[in-house]
Amino acid sequence: MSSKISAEELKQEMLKKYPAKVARKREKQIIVNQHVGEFEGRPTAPPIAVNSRTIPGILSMRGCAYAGCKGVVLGPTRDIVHIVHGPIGCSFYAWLTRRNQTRPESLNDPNYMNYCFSTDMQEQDIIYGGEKKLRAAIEEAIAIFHPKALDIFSTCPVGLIGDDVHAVAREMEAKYPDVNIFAFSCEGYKGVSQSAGHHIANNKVFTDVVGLGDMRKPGKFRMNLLGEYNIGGDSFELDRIFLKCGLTLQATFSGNSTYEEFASSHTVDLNLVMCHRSINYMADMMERKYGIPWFKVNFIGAAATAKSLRHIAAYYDDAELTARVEQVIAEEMPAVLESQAKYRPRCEGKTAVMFLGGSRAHHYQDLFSELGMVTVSAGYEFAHRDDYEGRHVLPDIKVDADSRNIEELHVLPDPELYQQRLTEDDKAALKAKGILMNGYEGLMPEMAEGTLIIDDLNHHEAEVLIEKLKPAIFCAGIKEKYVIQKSGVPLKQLHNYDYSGPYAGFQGAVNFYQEIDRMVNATPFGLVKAPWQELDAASA
Ligand code: CFM
Repeated sequence: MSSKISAEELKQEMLKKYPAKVARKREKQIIVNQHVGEFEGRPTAPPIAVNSRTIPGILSMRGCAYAGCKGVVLGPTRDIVHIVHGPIGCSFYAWLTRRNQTRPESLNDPNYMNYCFSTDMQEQDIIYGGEKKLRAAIEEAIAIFHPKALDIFSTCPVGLIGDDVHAVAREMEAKYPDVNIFAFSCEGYKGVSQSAGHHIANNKVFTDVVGLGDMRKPGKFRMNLLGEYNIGGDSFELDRIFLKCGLTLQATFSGNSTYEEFASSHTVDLNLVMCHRSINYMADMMERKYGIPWFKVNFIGAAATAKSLRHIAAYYDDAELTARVEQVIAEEMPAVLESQAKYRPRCEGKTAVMFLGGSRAHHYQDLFSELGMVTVSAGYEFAHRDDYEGRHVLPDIKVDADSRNIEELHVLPDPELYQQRLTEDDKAALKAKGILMNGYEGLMPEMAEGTLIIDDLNHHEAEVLIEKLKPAIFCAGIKEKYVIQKSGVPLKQLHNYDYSGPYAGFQGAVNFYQEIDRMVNATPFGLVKAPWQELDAASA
């Protein structure tokens, strides 16, 4: 660590400016990481209070439920017309700023992602109701684009005035039976963060889309990748690797995806879960209904990629596949190692802090450690305890009023389509190979003891982090970027990758090493004076 301050001292430094009530709440959300016990041979972490409302007045990094539903889970699907029912600002916010990319197969392959569909609600719609406008928008979109599917996203005013988006969807579907029309009650206020929107999105896609299709991509080893959104082209790199390995990706939820792929995603034998937070619901529901097993993967970091590929091969337990996976790893690694040899000496020992949504603050630690860099503090905007502490705490999680707000679907095995793929013995055999079916070990058990874990970091705490830890790089998003950089610390956006990427897979790792070297060794940041270094009287 570049600084002498202990994690506990750092925590107290953050808390000391707060009023007593705020300090009591934040104290439970800021945790000095320790390995307090053991669960199935892995360390366990102390409990952290998360997924609760942000304290009013605090500058949070969070987004809203609508962002989680529209922007995150459904947005990357290219051939569903996504109509946002609400004021135009909500649409502009979700209009590709996340840099989720897509690649239509031909000029005839529909791609609506670059369009922005909104009902553009005005004051009079808020007063007199917006359903008429929504119907008109659907009619217009269908007349122009003839999509296979169309979905509707509710923004805050829709719920407040009581527009019945589901009734409109049913009515329009009756009128246009060839178009699958469904709506999301994902008003921004529906939960404490984006996380609510993920769950709402998972539920509706599961009930209204998955299972309707029968398009099967050819191949012996067919699987879905859940929770990979093709930011900066990550999915393209993973597609390249899977193809080389002889693995068939039936559907990605939802990077570079299509409606048909979602609809026929129940035909695979394996679900890989990349971002646990945003899509674990879908994995669980598909397992219950169709018997498709899932395990957690991570394709961020070259070693993590190789490990995940080996787990896939072990799951299918096929000698030819195993040999091919090993061959691909052997072919890909030399370029990675060459790049590591070049950049690692320049980055070694430097420190990073990482505050991102619900999974990247964990995943990217692998890439930094490949550069010899240490993550000294990390946290999520909206993750749940299972993402921090591991899924074994699931039974202990208290359901509060806010989470009860979101429907928990009761899913039963499909009488025709359910097929058990693994016996308990198979699961035990996989576990012996290090593959944890339905498992996720979480961020804290994998991070060093004595690091500071902060949930729902805010502006004040970020300033304390910078002042006391002086990290070589701060990873967060656009809302933080310029504030942090004005303090002389480079900020890497790990939501949209700034203007760069991909960072997943093998080639992605090489891109990342180059980018991080460029940033942590850039001289201009050393010339910036933080506001508190320039002013001596800065008090609120
Ligand atoms: Fe999953 Fe994501 Fe993330 Fe997420 Fe997000 Fe994102 Fe993220 Mo921004 S789905 S939880 S809601 S990995 S948009 S691609 S980068 S906050 S850490």
